Amino acid sequence: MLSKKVEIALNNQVALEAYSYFQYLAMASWLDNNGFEGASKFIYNQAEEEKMHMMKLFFYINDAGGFAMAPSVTETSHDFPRFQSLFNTILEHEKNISSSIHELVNLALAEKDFTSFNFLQWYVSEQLEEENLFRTIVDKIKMVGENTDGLYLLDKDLANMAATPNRPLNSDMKP
Ligand code: OFO
Repeated sequence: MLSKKVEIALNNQVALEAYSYFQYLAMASWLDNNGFEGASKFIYNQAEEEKMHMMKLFFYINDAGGFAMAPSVTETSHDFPRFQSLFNTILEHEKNISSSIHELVNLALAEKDFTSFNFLQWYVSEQLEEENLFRTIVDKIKMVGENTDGLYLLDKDLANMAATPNRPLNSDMKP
């Protein structure tokens, strides 16, 4: 059984994952509309991953005796100054998600909720992977700078990454 504190914190995380889903969807649409077809596909996939993160938490809350709340999402941005800054924004956002997950883990321990503590370990590993992924992309973008040929090739790289995701979508999730 979840304590009220953990239940609220888990529902807040559901809302954060929902925000990530819609924000990445908006970013993928912007990329699609600005000639970055490969990056767009890649970010559409990332958006799907965020939805999976949200649903995994959602099901867990109910399974653990809490009440999962469907979040409402506001403040999604639809316009981005440049390709480069869009990816910087994603990296910063992923770092914030990691901090939020770490706070949740800390709370679960403080509440002696070892079931939630164990469940959250998946998110700890996932965030390490996601931060690392976006840090690598941001580093590549820095190397390319404003070079249009470089940006074209980077977009192709992202298309390839989108075609071969390194993990199946919707894994470990209830149907
Ligand atoms: Fe990309 O983060 Fe969800 O958890």
